Amino acid sequence: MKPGILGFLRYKEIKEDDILDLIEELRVELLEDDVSLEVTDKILDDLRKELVGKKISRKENLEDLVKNSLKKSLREILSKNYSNIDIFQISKDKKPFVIVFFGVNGVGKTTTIAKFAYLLKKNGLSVIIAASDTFRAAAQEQLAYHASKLEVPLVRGKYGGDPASVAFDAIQSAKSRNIDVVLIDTAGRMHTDKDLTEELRRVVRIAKPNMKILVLDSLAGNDALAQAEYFEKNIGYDAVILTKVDADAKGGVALSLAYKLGKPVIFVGMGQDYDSLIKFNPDWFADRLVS
Ligand SMILES: Nc1nc2c(ncn2[C@@H]2O[C@H](COP(=O)(O)OP(=O)(O)OP(=O)(O)O)[C@@H](O)[C@H]2O)c(=O)[nH]1
Ligand SMILES: [Mg+2]
Repeated sequence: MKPGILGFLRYKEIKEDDILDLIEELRVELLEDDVSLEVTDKILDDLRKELVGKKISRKENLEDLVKNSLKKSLREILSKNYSNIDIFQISKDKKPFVIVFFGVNGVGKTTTIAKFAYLLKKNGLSVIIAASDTFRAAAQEQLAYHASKLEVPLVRGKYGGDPASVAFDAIQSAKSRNIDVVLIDTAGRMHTDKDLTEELRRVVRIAKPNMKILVLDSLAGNDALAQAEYFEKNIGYDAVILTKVDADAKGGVALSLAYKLGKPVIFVGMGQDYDSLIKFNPDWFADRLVS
């Protein structure tokens, strides 16, 4: 629409000064949501460039405009690398479809595997779990509990045993029993632990997974991004599951992951129950980040 001769009455041009305070507020909000400093700066810089010089109707509320533009760009970032994997389809490509889960201590790997098994079963796929965490004493029992509740077969390992052979046995078993999906649990490792990183590499080398999933805890804040960078450099992975999103944290790491590493978050953990693993939704997440 052309502003016309009296357009200045109805339209005004956004000046840098008009949005400075708003952008500062958003900066605080994004940083509080655990979006990394670098990513926050870049996103807001893009936003400023997009808005300064833009002509808007005098009736338009500047604050709404800025927030909506930001949400739109967050949605775009979160959607860009969003892989809409169809978990019902995965095993049609290759059977058995092998997925290995890894991440640092306590992020929720084992719980997530139980939820994932539940989801697969609900969608008509058969599942076997490999308890390749032979490092932590109670890990085998923890999985055995879930496997029996979910009525899913489990291949156990001996405490201190070789995690790669547990994974291998589970894959062999899946082949002979015609099972669709193999889920491999691994020991939590501090991302600085070289021995455990080497051990994980071996599991990956032997299991040759179709998919590698990094599990990150949204409560870890910016440390989750450091973990993501470490595992990308040392192991490599296809997608992320972000856990404990139900607990307070806004999970801004999802944005940093998409923006910096180009990695999609495919599911989010929203609680302790089996049905609390929810498909990641970029729109919902963008709205959460800017309230
Ligand atoms: N609120 C909440 N708690 C979760 C979620 N996912 C996992 N947890 C809890 O986080 C704790 C650790 O979960 P585990 O599954 O044992 O984590 P892990 O990564 O396997 O731990 P290690 O094997 O010791 O490295 C448990 O108390 C889980 O119930 C989630 O999405 N929301
Ligand atoms: Mg575990």
